[in-house]
Amino acid sequence: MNNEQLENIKVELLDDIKNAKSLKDLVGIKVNAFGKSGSISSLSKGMRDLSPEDRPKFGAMINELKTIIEETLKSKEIELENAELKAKLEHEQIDITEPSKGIEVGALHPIADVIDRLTDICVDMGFSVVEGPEIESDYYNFEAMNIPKNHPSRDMQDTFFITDEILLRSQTSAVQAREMEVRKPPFKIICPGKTYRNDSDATHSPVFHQLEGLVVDENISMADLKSMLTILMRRLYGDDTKIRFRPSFFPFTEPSIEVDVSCPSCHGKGCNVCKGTGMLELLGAGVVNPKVLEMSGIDSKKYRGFAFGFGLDRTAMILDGINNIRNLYRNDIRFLEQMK
Ligand code: FA5
Repeated sequence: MNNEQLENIKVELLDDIKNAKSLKDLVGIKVNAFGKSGSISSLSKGMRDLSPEDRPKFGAMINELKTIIEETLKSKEIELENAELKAKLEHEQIDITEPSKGIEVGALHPIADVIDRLTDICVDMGFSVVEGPEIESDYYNFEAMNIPKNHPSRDMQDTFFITDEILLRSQTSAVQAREMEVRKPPFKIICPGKTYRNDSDATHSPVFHQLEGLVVDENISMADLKSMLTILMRRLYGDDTKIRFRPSFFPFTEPSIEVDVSCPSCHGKGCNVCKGTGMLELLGAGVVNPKVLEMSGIDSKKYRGFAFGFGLDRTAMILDGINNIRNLYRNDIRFLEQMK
């Protein structure tokens, strides 16, 4: 190894760097200089053949060469990067006047939407929102609701039993006793959630949704229930909605009513949504049976209650003009897009 050899390597590498046309070329030059058998690496390896006196001098010269090559490579790299970016920007011009492809806007599922709307209205009226288990005991779903074992009124709800004592709740009314056991009157609660029954046709599904409402207080009556439901219904379906209360039967309310609203499609004139009747059945309600209050530890001489249970699938079907309940559960994007 001598000075001339070192100088030749330097001139050759600097020349290569100067003539490099791309970042890829620079990678090749780096390998040629610093790779395992690259020219500068070979110089370093050749140090062992030098005399001990010459080694420090050549060592310093190799280090100086390394520094020069590394610095030149770095500045060439910056130069080439800038050139490549400039070429790219000149080539890829953006036309800011071109119309955009548009952003797909999502929407709530009709049932989630109805839960939100009803919950907002009820919270405005002072209700607290609670949840209850979907896998429920026979006690809370039936017995605490004044529906003893083997009572014929159990046939009103075709229930999915898991064992003799455990079932999929068939009504959100199951939360009533749970809440009465832990709350001190006066209180107002609603519970939206899933419910299950062995039912299936155009308006019935094995899984569906209800929203339960329960008010317990002193001196409340059917008149309070009726006025509260009227306000609720008008806020949901519009001020011109007609409301009809019909006598009904539920073992946990006495007296019991069913509530119909004028069809939002035809405003009571009669159409295919309301099957020509002009009205649609929406919910069950009533004054809480004193036996139910007593079973949950509430003094029925001091307190009274009223309760209501919306079928939310039906509420969504009426609001959105949906004629088959299955459309709510198919997750067909073409159907859901129409609901936006
Ligand atoms: C009840 O479930 C009572 N718990 C309601 C109630 C609550 C009454 C509080 C009094 C006090 P019913 O079985 O009628 O009542 O059901 C209420 C609503 O749930 C029905 O009007 C209907 O809209 C809806 N519903 C019932 N079964 C199904 C089903 N299989 N699919 C879809 N909706 C259903």
